[in-house]
Amino acid sequence: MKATAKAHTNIALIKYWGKRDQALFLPMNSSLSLTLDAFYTTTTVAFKSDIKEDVFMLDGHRANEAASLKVSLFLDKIRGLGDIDTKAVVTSINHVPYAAGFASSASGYAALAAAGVKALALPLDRASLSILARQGSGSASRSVYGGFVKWNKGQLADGTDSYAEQLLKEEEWQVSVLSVHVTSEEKKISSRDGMAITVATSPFYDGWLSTVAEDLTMAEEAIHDRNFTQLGQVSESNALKMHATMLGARPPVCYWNPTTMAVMMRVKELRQEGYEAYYTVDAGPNVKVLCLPGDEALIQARLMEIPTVEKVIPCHPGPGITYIT
Ligand code: 2P0
Repeated sequence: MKATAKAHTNIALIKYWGKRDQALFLPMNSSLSLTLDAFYTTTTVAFKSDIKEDVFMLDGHRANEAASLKVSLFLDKIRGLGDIDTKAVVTSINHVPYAAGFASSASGYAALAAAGVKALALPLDRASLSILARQGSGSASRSVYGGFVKWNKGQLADGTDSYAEQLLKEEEWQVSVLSVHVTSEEKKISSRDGMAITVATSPFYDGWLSTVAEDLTMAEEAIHDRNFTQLGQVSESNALKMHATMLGARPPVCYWNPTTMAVMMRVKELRQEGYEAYYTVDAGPNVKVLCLPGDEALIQARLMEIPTVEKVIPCHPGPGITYIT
């Protein structure tokens, strides 16, 4: 009745932006990501017959009411699969820097799903685990796997065909992702709200939907061929398109700050100097820079020269879910 699992964050190279079903976390489009080694969540789930309500301990403290409620609702899904109603103590440690611009929800819900399922010894395969994790946070469906991962949006209304699959294992292609921290401030609008308002109001959202499949094909082909230039170009373009859809929303959503743009410009300069570097930005101001491992130290130093850049953390392809106990 007790298990511990670890899951890593992932960076989307072809972004998930927009839901067709809010309750089941069904996406409007398929997406593609790289699971990263540097940031992860470790979670223990212990089902206990002697407690009357779930307890969620996050980073050594009892989590606030909103976070606890979300975890409890997610535990209900696991309890439903196991046909039990026993409450649980969930203990999570996030090794994801606060507001690093990585959704700790991706590693968080992947680890929670894995630990909960193992604690009840439920016979779920990885696809079913991905479906479960998805219902905590969309991007968590991808953190079930290591390396390069694709989340197929699926067609069915019940979401049973909306899960991730691994395209390449973490050891099959070495690339670097520099996580560039430009602010520690908490973002003002969640990605959940940002995507909902974009789908509902942006005239540019149709343009996103009509081209994302093409971007996915380009990215998959690049991964298959280990074509770094093609992967970098399509990732950067896809990220910019996602942000463009938000600028067309009412009210507009913009996650960038001046340092975000300074990093983007620096990456462009580095390219003009002959280095292979490409950026991507999620629903926040921090930037991730894709580069080749041999250029990592130089590019890290050049990004650190920007006075308002706080930190640059190198990341590499990381593993999927692992079980500690
Ligand atoms: C992604 N993002 O593909 C996209 C790109 C942010 C920008 O998934 O509402 O925390 O929990 O499904 O997964 C971040 O949003 O959103 C995200 P929910 P999630 O990584």
